[in-house]
Amino acid sequence: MNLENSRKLFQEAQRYLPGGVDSPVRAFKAVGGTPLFITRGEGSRIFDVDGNEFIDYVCSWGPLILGHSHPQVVEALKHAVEQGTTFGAPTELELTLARMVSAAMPSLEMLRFVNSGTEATMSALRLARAFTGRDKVVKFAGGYHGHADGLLVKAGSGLATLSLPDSLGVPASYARNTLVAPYNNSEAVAQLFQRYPSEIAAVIVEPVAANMGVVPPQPGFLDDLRRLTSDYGALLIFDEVITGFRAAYGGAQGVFGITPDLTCLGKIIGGGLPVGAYGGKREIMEMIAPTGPVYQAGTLSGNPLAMTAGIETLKALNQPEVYPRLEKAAVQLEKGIVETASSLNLKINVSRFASLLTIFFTATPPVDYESAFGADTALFSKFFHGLLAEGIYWPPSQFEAAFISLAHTDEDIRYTIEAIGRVLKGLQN
Ligand code: KE4
Repeated sequence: MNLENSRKLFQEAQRYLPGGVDSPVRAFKAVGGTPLFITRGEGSRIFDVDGNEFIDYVCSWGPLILGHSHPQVVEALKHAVEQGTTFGAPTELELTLARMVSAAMPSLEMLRFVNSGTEATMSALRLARAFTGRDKVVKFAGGYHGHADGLLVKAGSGLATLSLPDSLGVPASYARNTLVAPYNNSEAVAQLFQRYPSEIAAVIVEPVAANMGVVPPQPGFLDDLRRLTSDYGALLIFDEVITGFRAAYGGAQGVFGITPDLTCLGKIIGGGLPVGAYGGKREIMEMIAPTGPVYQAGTLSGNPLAMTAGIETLKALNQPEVYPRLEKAAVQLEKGIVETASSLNLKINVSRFASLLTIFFTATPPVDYESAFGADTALFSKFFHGLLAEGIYWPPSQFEAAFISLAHTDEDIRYTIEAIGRVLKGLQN
């Protein structure tokens, strides 16, 4: 595959941008090789600067559930941008999207739009601390909630990818207030509450973990967290930046029937433009300035372009046939991979939740960060590059999810299964 222009651009990009990228996981550090510089996306496809075409299973790490440059979104954005890009003043668009989000997830009686998932979780934790008057928070090893200081402790996603369990630069005083438990281990959380019965402000959890690879919650885990937080006067925060409008139109909270106190959103609600949101019970959210003493602000929060893309995306998702279609494609892909792999003596496990999927190079399906971290990342790297040569752009990390969109056709899925079969066969030789 010709990568000449990507190589040239990557060489120069490393002069100006740390690692040549604006987000670490894009740098292919975990899998090696030259990251592809992309020129455009269309439906399920992306195209790089050397004219290579790929079926895209990264989908910009989740936002593009409709696929790239969806006509309805593009048309609406073209019209919106002609009206102006940002006003720094209220617009009806923010109200429209807020109404749609709240209708989809009634636990968000009120919400605030921000510009990234990181801002959403950072603000939600500040709010939880203010509401409870407590300082400690509980997160899960391998859980990734963006790069706010206190959350970069035993985090997943790029930190897991780069084997950086914690980040430098986080003051010890912040890390001390972040307690970590293994995912799917509610007993460990109970012990933290017994040890700090009146000091924990919140438990923040990905209701379906997707930053250590996809690790679904075991039966009862989320119910236990709901019970423990209620019993001890702490808030339960669902980080649905990935699962929101992905797991279902009502998010993972709709699937599991659990009402968190606060929810963080991002990705899909911006339809591919920068956005995040946090929301929950009115009595909690009214503590946010200007109605309350918890400050949070943002120049481009709720900007007309992100709101427009989000509105159009949610409109397209709020149709009865959408999630069954995504589920069918995902089940077909999972089934095809499992069948192919079963005929080979390779230790791989497919972990799927809705249209999120990870192929783990492990002997048993991971249930937490420790078991996921035992995956054979060297074999995964060979798998990744094998797929790239087959024209498939898989997430460049064992500890990320592959995303299926409405733009992935039956033919895309069929071809992907065949290509994965060829690559896995090549790996066992
Ligand atoms: P952003 O700040 O990247 O918009 O969102 C942070 C975030 C919060 N919560 C969850 C559950 C997330 O998965 C994320 C970000 N996801 C990663 C991919 N796993 C973004 C990709 C990247 O870091 O480049």
